[in-house]
Amino acid sequence: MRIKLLVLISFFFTEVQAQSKTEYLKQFTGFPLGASVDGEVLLKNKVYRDLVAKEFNSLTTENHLKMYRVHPGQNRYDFAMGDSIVTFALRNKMRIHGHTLVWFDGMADWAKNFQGTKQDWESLIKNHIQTVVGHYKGKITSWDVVNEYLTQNDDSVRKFIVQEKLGDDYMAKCFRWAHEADPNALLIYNEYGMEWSESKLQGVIRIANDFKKRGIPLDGLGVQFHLKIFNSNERIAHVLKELSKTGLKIHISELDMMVNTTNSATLVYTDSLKKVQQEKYLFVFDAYRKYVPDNQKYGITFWNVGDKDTWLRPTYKIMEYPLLFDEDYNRKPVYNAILQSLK
Ligand code: 9MR
Repeated sequence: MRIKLLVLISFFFTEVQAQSKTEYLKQFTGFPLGASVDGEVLLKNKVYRDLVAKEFNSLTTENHLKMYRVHPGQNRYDFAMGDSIVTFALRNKMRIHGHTLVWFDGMADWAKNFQGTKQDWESLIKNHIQTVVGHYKGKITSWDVVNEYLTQNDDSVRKFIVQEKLGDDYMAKCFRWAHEADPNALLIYNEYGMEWSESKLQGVIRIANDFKKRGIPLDGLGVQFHLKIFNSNERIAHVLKELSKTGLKIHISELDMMVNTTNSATLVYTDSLKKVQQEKYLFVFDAYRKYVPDNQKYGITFWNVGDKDTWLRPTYKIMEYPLLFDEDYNRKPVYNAILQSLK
């Protein structure tokens, strides 16, 4: 009887020890490790929810705070899903990054069709920004104030309704309005494509320096890094080094890595693809650690959690495996490889 009890007790302690020994990437990065999340999946799927709570210490709202979701009618805001993510994150002591206040592709239909003077348009955007930022004042640490200000390939301002109505300098105004609504929030300009376009990279740096000179409250730059396995390591390093020279916080804000270079709907995720992807992921983590000074490391955020959550599958109707967790939310070998490299 006593022996049985002893065996049971020792089994229990070994179990507890084994559990407490689980190591998490976020323990070894030295900077916040984040993921963008979907509020509905977070509510419905316990596996997703538990994994997010354990693996990450920063969350980005992937879609719920875009204008078309949070402000679906001229006089109607819908904060339900945003609130639910924020409550979850705060309960789990995580940082929250708000995405995104003004984005050409995130406009609500009613706003796209809004008729009014320049002054009316300024009020519309100002009210939108200040209502959303104000609602989360003291809860959301940082915001992507403007997303994708430049065009696809170079240093020219993207044309869309807000730019047409307010002029090219609309971004500076948006930052000022956001700052008024929550002076403690960190304000970020988020951009993509710098890994392939030098002109675009230089555009972002030009804007950052101009804003600094003019006293526009810009705290950081988001570099999305929706990478492909063939993006060059040299460029990834170059982007991080150049952006760091601005002295601003640097957020790798939407990290994922496409392996499907032929846009196949039935791609097989072979060992060799996994290996190339792993090497590049290791490079990204290493480069971020090396080239971004510690006080500028705002963190690395993945664009959602498991491969089945990726935007790439529905958007391009292809098979993709761009993240660190598989279909069943198990860690992929690339997760462990990054973990080992950080230790
Ligand atoms: O991942 C997002 C996807 O679920 C949405 O349908 C889409 C449109 O709102 O936006 C995706 O996220 C984008 C992000 O907001 C800005 N950078 C590019 C991302 C991928 O398109």
